[in-house]
Amino acid sequence: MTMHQSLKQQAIDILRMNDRGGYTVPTARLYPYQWEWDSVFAALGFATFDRDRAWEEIETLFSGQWDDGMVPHIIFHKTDPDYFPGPEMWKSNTVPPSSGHSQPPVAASAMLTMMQTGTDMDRERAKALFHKLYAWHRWFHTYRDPDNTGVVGIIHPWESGRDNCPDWDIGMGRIVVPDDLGDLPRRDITHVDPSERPTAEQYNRYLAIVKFGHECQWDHLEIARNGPFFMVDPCVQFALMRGDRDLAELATEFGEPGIRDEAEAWLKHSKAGCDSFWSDDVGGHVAKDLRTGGLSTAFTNASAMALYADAGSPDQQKRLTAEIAAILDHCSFGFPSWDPRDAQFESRRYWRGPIWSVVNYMIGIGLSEKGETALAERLRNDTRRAVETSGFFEYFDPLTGEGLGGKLFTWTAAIHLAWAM
Ligand code: 9YW
Repeated sequence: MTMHQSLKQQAIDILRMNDRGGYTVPTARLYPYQWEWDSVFAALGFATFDRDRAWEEIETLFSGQWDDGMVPHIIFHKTDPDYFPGPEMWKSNTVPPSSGHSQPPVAASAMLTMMQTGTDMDRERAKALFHKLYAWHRWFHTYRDPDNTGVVGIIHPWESGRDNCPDWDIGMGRIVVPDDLGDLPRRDITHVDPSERPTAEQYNRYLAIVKFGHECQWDHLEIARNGPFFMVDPCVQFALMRGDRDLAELATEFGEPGIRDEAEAWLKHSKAGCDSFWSDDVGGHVAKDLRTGGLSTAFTNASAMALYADAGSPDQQKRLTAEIAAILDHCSFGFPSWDPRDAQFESRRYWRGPIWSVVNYMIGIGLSEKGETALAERLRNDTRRAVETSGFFEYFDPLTGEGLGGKLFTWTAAIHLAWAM
């Protein structure tokens, strides 16, 4: 068997192995539940060899959708003491139990891709989920942009999916940890090296936001207006913009002109909003604290997703593409989660430097659609090389390609099959 065949088979085996019956876990033990964006990427991976299972993944995800339209970031299908914070901390009172906020809304884009590459069956499955998908996007625009600014906020760093990125240090620094929070029985640091995970101080602040959320019964307008944390995340904003574009296309396909017009209007408004978190100093869009107006200070893999959303003016796009090229010159295994030229870069600590294949994938699509074919190909090859060097790890050191975090990881395997192979 060639290396190509063997990695392909391993990736398929990982998706099968992490299948818990209708949904996949990101990796055994460390993350024993269904995570939103992990599942959507898992579906793209399954779609390369089992279309029925691919749709089932997304259908199970929507089975956890809240009445108000939100798709939560974690669905706790079966309680598992291996993970903290579990349902008892979120107190969301949903069936199935779930966390209290969302994650980057990448499902519209995956569903469109699956439909475009599929058969009548794929079209039918996409159509059956279409109104749920629309309700989720409407939830984002309503509850994450209550003042209709064209920019959505996130209420927790976990909502970005880029948990401990230095982007959140500005907003996290203002969080007051309540005295009655107690000792947190963290489980993550019993599974992987604590030096690769968020610090104890960060964890207390994460849980302070969760406490605010359940104390107001997850009233999302209250949390957006008065919660401890509200920041713009370029990743969520760009995923939503791309998703709105793809939702509009699905609406056209399914004969829903009203929804198409609404999605196009959202997109136009969001495009205009992007100027408010552009940083000339950085040469890209950066995270922004919506309470203080403070901007983050470095280029990230979320900044590099601007092309995927077609965000920014032609001049801004030229500038940010130059930054992408310059940063790629410093890394041989894909695009890092924090600029390696910046003093805060940590090559092994989670979202403070390491490389994540799912974000590479979205950056790569954006680059290729903008005609930056050489950069896109390089990113794709680098993503594959990280896996060839170390295996299907959760994330990778951008300088050495060393695999870090969880092993036999679902989304790394899925992206390998769907894009990087
Ligand atoms: C945690 C599952 C999730 C991802 C996130 C990532 C991490 C969970 O793992 O968060 O407990 O820290 O940051 O993006 O969805 O893979």
